[in-house]
Amino acid sequence: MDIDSKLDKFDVKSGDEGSSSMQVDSKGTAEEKDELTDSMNKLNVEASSSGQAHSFRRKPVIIIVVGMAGCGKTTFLHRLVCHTQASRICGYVLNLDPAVMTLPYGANIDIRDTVKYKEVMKQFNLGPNGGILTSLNLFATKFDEVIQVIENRADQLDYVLVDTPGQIEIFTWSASGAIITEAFASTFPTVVAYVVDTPRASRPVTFMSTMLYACSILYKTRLPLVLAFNKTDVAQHQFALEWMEDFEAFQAAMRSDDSYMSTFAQSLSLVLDEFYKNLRSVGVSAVSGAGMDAFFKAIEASAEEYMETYKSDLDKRRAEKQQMEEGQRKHNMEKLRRDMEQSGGQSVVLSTGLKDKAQNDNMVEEDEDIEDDDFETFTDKEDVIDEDEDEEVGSFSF
Ligand SMILES: Nc1nc2c(ncn2[C@@H]2O[C@H](COP(=O)(O)OP(=O)(O)OP(=O)(O)O)[C@@H](O)[C@H]2O)c(=O)[nH]1
Ligand SMILES: [Mg+2]
Repeated sequence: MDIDSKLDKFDVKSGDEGSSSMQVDSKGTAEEKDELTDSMNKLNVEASSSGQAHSFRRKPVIIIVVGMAGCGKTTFLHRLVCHTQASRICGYVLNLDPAVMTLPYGANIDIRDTVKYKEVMKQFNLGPNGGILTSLNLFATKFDEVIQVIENRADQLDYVLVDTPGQIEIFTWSASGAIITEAFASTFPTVVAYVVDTPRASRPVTFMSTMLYACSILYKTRLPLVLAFNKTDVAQHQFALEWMEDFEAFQAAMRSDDSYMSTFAQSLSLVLDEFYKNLRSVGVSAVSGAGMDAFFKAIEASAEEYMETYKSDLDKRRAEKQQMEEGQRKHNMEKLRRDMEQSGGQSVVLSTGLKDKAQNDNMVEEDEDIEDDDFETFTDKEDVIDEDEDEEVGSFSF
């Protein structure tokens, strides 16, 4: 969309003095108004058609593996790859951890081939976490190409396995994580596999904080979540199932823990009771390979659930967002049209939210020669009204 050339046509000039104001000189003739209406309509159509629309497919199922640092995500992913290969299931592997040194599996798409995390740290003067986050942000800007690659192979694939960075919050609470998750979820059935370090979670307080994090991921991503209690070769996960089914059992375990968090965690167990009902939990061992069949069954059931419940919710949210953007765009176009018609051949000043009075004063001084009369009656009261108008025009966008 060539916005610049269309705007040039209407003699749009950027404001001086580094201000973000624009001046639109309208010639005020009926023909030009028609031309303006025409062009704005074109802009409107093109803008609304510019959103990338990948058609939705029922296959492959995307499995995004998340979990606290060191819980065994990468080892688990390796085990999943081995299982798919042994069972003649067709998997595709994506590594989104830019900081990992070596991978035990061969990734089909690896973020490290695109972004060099150490270079990012150097160039942007960042620490390790900032480097990982920025690398993921950079990669997210091209994520539609990744989706395209998967779409091209969709017919041959059953699962896409996604490994995420060690620091869970970098993926679950970052804009890029949300962009990547949403890009997947709007094109394929997508399930989050939350890997839990079972031996570590055997302490009631740690179990509670792990579950709270799982809960926050569920509500943030709004995708089906499978709990994979990993490292069951070291500690069985039965205790966790019991605590999730019966909050009194958890409270009894909590009472034996004399930590200051005990009472708090007991209250939380009541709150989380409802959350546990929406989860599928399996015990797995990335090292021994136990629980793989149960895990894939849980994934299949979650993918079904995704199609029945989550997909329609996602479609609804997307339609609402589109409608809101469309409304906003129409409103802005209408305002621009009105302003240009009202100007009757005079200059129309469109401000993009400049609130600095000092800069406003500068502008007034500069324009005094041109429109002396207009600014002679400029009062404080009008200034207040102008600010309100600035708010509205501030959200003007093509
Ligand atoms: N006993 C046992 N150890 C495991 C299992 N899964 C992973 N580990 C060990 O846990 C440690 C961390 O494993 P990783 O796979 O690197 O964990 P990760 O979550 O990918 O780590 P980051 O990406 O750095 O957060 C390694 O020493 C693994 O050998 C398991 O099922 N059983
Ligand atoms: Mg890892």
